[in-house]
Amino acid sequence: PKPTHLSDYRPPAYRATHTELTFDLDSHATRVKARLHLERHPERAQEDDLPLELKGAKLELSSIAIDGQALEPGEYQVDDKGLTVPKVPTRFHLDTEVVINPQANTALEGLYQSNGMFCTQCEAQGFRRITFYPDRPDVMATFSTTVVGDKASLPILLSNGNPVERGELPGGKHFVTWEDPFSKPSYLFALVAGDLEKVEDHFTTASGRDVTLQIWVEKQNLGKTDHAMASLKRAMRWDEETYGREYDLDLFMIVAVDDFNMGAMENKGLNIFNSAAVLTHPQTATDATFQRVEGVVAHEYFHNWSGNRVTCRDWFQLSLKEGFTVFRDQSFSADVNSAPVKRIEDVSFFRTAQFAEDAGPTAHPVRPDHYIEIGNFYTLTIYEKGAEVVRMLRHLLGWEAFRQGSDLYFSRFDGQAVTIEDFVGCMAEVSGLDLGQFMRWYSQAGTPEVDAHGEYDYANATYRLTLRQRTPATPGQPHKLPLHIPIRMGLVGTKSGEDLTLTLEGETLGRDAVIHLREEEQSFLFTEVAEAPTPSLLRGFSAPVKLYYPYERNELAFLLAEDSDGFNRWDAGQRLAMLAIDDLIAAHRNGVEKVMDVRLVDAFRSLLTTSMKDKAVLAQMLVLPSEAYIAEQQPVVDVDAIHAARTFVKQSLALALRDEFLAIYEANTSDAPYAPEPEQIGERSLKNVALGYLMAIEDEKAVELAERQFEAKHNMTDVRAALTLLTHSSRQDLADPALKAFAQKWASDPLVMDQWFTIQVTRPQPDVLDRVKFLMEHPAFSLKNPNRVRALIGAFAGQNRVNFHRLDGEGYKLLADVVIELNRLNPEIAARLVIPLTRWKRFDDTRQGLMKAELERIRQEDLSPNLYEIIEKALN
Ligand code: HT7
Ligand code: ZN
Repeated sequence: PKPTHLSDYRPPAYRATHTELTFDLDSHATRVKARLHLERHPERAQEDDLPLELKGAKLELSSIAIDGQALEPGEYQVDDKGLTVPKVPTRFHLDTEVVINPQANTALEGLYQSNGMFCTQCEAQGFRRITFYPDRPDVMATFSTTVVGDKASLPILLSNGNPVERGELPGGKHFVTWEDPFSKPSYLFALVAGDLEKVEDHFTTASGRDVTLQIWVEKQNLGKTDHAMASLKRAMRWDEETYGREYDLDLFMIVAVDDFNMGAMENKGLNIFNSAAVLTHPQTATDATFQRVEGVVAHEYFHNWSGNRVTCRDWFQLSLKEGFTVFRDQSFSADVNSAPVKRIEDVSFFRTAQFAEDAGPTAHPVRPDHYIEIGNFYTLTIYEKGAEVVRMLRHLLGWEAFRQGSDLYFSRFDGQAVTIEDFVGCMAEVSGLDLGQFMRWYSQAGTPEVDAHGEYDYANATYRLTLRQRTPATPGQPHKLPLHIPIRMGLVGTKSGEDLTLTLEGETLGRDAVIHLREEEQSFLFTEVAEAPTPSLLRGFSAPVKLYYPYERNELAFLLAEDSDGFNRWDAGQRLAMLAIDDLIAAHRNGVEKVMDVRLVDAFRSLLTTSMKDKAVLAQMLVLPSEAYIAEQQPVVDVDAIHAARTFVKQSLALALRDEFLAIYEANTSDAPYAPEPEQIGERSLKNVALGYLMAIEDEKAVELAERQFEAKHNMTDVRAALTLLTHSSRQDLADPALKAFAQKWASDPLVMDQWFTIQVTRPQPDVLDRVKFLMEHPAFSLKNPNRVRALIGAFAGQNRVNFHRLDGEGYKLLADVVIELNRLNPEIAARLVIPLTRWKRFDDTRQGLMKAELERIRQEDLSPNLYEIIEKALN
């Protein structure tokens, strides 16, 4: 497969202005008739004899005509990439009829079947599996879609826009015609047909229009849509109030589908959701799922403006819609829940997973400049780092100017397919800022590292902060240029514990300010610094960088207690824990006795005994850095030492602070009816963190509490937390009965069984590999369903570090076997699943050899472009 390059972009030779589709649905042979109204693109009007080239894959062409005139076989060519008609008029309509096989479509791109329901996934390049088309985002057309299906088995027929006609047809069939008045690229097309039921609600927009809201699900899931509906209404209101964006159609539909490659898809007026990202019930979904559903519903809804009304010119601009929309959904979730917790969760995930991506063989800029398979670029870099870049813009401009820039962007480019320059250009225009250097964030891959060094001069009451930046080389980018890095900071008076006023070059900045690092090295001299300060740097994680400052442990304990920035208080705790863990990793490796750092115990004691209002923040502060995060900090990852060190810290804290954890547990156990509200969520998470510590020492009391909590069945958050602790304990006699009872109760709920799979395959005990193999044969498991694959195989490879990285290589072999099988069934999922193996350079020689051997074994297969691209990057 050949790469596509950003520098080769040209407007299409022909564009579609209106598209008429008729689907005659059949599991094995769906007929798709398409009438495309096409015209020469104005920017290519001067070129002679441009052929019409349409994309198409896995289509069987049965007829083709131009302006009503059937084409002879010599007048067009079809190959496995598409259709070419060498001679066409400058404006014409093309009629084609193709046959496709939805039942055989296990890739879940294009039109496929899930539990008998027909559904589509067209982003990024699935529409070409439906009909021959200029399948690129800069071709935007209005669509009119007629769906024909069997009335008994497919009573519901949905597509984008508004239903304009429906009727009966011979042979027990019926049809519905949908019209979408908004021009859209083909990737936003959607069709759903099945035996579905709906929950309906209404929303009145700011300008007084009534919008009908529908959530379509299979009958048995009717009781699980309340939270998604409430989230949708909250998101609609928030986008009006925060960004001035109103919904534009009279109908907004969400459909829940079981087989889905990602979380959800923002198709115009007809969002299609992975059922895991929309269905909730207190008895089946955890707090984390409730919050995820709220976030994903909002994300897809927000795309209606940032993605649909204004879309991407080409797929290199993917972060234009995804980075901006993630930033919008993060801000929404922060506003409607606990803002500091949301930031801590997002950053904690980002620093673990995106930093790892940036340091691995698939590292790429927020705007890549080439790809083989765009499906491989729905990454944490495009989404999350893209959001961090937008967040920096928001902070550089301030909210008001940022909002003006956003308004300008939406009004100037409404109905168009545009670039990242267009977006940043609006921000520069409204603010007058020079964002030239800032644009490097989009083109340069890798995580910048900032070394900070500070000196206080008592005699002159000055504090000099020196910052040095470097970005390590990444594949294809050996040399990096300095970035514009906004660093939010404060100087905390070491005696007073107060933020000191910051005066820089004679200018008073306040007590919390942003300084701008633009050079490779830069010094900032603060004057009138009344007392020796401890610097609090990168507050709120103001830039996606690694910040190194040689903090002493007492300074970290001080910041943990005193910093006015909640995020940096949490971060100080994480740094303090990391220092303790580092010592223990060294002790483990050197075979010397492990000794717990009493300063960490003291810091935790203060946290547990000083009353803190936000319980969810406290819970976050009590969570130790994850094994994955600790691994990120090591030059060569030592999985066993990390596991041993972290477990030792957890057990030591539990032993030393048992009574305090018990008190926290008891103070946060309530019988109130479940609500996914921030206060309750905070209480549950604090209680369950405390129980986690208590179960680390597995004393009688802890076991009793965990069993009682499991049996009380108050809600899935508590049940899952208890079941996880019982299963991950050293006692099989605790794990087995609980797992059995859980499976008996939930055998018919696939999303709950996914939790059952994940809990078991993330056990640290060494027998887990056999368990994974055994569970792959379980009737509730299927390699064809991405949720099952993620819950079982993905969780094992991604979350069970000690067992996946077994020294006999059996964990790697298991993953490679599954990836080989999925390469045939679902290339998009195969290419995602293989990622842990591609990170081989981070491990010792033995593991490197074993991991590479498995990658080589995969390479021998007949690879899809998706897997080919990833494997080649990993082995080169
Ligand atoms: N824009 C969507 C991205 C997407 C996708 C969704 C479902 C299945 C396959 C997919 N490929 C790409 C989802 C989003 O970011 O909102
Ligand atoms: Zn998105």
